[in-house]
Amino acid sequence: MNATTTYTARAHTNIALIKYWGKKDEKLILPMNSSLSLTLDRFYTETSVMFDEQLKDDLFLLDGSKEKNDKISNFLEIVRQKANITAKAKIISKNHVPSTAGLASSASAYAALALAASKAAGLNLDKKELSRLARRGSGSACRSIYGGLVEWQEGIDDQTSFAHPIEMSRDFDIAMIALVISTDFKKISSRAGMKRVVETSPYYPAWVQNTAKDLRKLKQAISKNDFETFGEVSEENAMKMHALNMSAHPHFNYLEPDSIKAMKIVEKLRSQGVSCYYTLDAGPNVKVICRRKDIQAIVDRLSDSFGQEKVLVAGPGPAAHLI
Ligand code: 2P0
Repeated sequence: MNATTTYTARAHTNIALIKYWGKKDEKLILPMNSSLSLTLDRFYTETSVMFDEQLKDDLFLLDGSKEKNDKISNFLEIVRQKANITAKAKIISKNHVPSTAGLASSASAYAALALAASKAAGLNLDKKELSRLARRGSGSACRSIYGGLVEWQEGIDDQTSFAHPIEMSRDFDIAMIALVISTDFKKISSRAGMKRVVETSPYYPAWVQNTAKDLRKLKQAISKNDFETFGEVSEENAMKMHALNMSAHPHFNYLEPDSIKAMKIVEKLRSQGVSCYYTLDAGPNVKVICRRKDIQAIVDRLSDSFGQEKVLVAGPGPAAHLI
């Protein structure tokens, strides 16, 4: 094999509404529970991959600078094995997340890499196989293979753990407003945080049981186009995840004072009749789930307290695709 054609893929980030927080198999990245997310239009990663026999090592350029990244080389090793090739790869990746947003994510990164690398290696994977492959890079990436609402079914092994899209009615009206609280690097990565919780939180078994119930309720709310239940269940599931972190040993949490302030603003807006709910991932940034018609009122309120430049609006985004 000489140098192959370069393939470029774009994949969008996703925000989990029912969270993935713990693995039952760390090598294969099999989750303890199924999760459900919304792929977002506003934030994405574009990645180009070319395999070349002449290269001594994998070469990875992120946003223009050369990076050493063992996780990426390990992931490419999986692709090489599947495709039965040995060539190293040149990878050029660019995150399209508004600068200083602090929302860059391994989900869009590995979904784009899975699509571009598998194509460049001569593989023609269907979406299920792509989702399984992306999962090996980062769990949440298996959901970014699809657009809109997406469920990652936990499965019991490599073959059965993958994502699939959830049908939503055409008039299911949803938007997400991201409030940037901090752009600092996470003190505890998602990977380390969830591992600690699985190993030490006395509440972990309750989380697993309860999250299965939350997932059923959320899917039912989606099928009934019931936005209030959808928001309520999402918010509660996020709070349970953050409570797990505070119950770990040693305990930790991702919230900052401004996260709490924003949560209170959302609660106040809700008490005034604006249907809006919050969720937070492994960081202090608050994401508000709302209907499109309420975007302006919420953006105005958050901008008053935090500044307009901290408030970013997103909607449902597309599946990963080649460009
Ligand atoms: C998720 N989060 O479902 C969860 C909920 C944040 C909170 O960042 O170890 O980067 O690479 O599989 O996918 C998931 O962490 O972790 C995550 P790995 P990943 O989106």
